[in-house]
Amino acid sequence: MPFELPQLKYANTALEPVIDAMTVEIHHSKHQATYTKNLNTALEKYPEFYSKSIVEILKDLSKVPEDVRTAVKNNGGGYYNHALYWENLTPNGTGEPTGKLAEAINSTFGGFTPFKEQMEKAGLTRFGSGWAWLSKKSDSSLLIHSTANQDCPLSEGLTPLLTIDVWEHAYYLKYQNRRADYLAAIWGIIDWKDVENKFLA
Ligand code: MN3
Repeated sequence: MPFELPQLKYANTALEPVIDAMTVEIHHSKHQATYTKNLNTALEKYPEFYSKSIVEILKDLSKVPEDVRTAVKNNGGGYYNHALYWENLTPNGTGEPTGKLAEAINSTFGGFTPFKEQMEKAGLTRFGSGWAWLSKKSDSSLLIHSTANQDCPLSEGLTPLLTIDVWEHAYYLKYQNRRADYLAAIWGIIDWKDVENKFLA
């Protein structure tokens, strides 16, 4: 199959206590695996897309044949968004952004604390299911925003740097209805080196 479920760079238990092992296991091996399988199924009739990267596909969904476009948007988004989410997390959280990324965050949002407040607000105010994002615009400036369902910033001409999954399946086993508590806790496991690498790329 052209799209394969990416392996996690840490054990299912590694993100505890912020995200429990059962949530990581189900989220990765069931939810993300299903998006992966359904993305492959959606593209079966159009094998020419098997040679493209998921980034290329999501950047220009208008090139995807109309009969599978919604399936590719939803499952391709689910495939890519989760890959970014897991890459952004680490059991060895470094605490705060550094270098050029820290400078850009401070100058854009007025500091790391207001940045975190705005990210948490983006996640909290996303009604239903979706994602909170720190993305880079084409002029390299930063933007905090959210998307619904599995919609991806790549399809809006943005480069995603950091994401927080706010679907209930991302936090319900441990936090139940307390999305705010999940959002507040996740800062302890963000891999700021990874986010900075994406910013500089
Ligand atoms: Mn999810």
